[in-house]
Amino acid sequence: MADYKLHCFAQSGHSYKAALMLALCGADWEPVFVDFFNGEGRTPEFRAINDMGECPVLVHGDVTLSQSGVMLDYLSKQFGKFGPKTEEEHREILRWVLFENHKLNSFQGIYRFMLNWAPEQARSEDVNRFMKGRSLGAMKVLDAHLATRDWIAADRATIADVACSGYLFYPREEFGWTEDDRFPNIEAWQERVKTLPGWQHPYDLMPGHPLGSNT
Ligand SMILES: N[C@@H](CCC(=O)N[C@@H](CS)C(=O)NCC(=O)O)C(=O)O
Repeated sequence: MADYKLHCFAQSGHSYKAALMLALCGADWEPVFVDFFNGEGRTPEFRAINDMGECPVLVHGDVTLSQSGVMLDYLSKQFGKFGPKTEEEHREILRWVLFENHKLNSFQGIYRFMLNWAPEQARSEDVNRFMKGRSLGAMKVLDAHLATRDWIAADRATIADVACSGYLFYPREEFGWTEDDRFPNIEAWQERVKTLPGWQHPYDLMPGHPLGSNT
């Protein structure tokens, strides 16, 4: 049995953060497929492992965690990798983990869901326009931050970089991004992230892509 189990599904950028961290740390881990699009996250069985009803969930022995930022913090301590070296770095990492969770990945995740997978009756051009604007606004903030630095919170990759990776490596067409929606500093940073040993694309790390498949 693997040391770590990650309840996740391929399309989940929040899950990707934890899966990528496990891969970058060389952890002995296995994904547990959550059939999110068929409502598994709403079942009593799933709620029993996460009362918040969200993916990802990380299980390590007696420890069960939800919230990707908590998982990244936990794993950085378990493996002694991608963590802060100073209190100042700790604060800077936390600042970006909170930002990505509230603004960057939250808006991108919901925007992409609304575009691709929301039930017909829930779709709304107004909501999409709003979510697109909020997503692009957050990406603009990150792009400006990366104009003068290689990594987000320190002079090396930290869990802030893993956290901000959430939805950025999924195909651009899933967000309907056009050539007007380009962020050169984010794209250059993504190339650096891809060079980290163990990096993998979300659709190669987690089960469930394409939809209907759980392999
Ligand atoms: N803040 C959470 C967000 C997790 C999240 O929203 N996960 C989505 C899947 S990508 C989910 O399970 N949503 C279910 C819901 O909102 O009810 C984290 O960082 O782990």
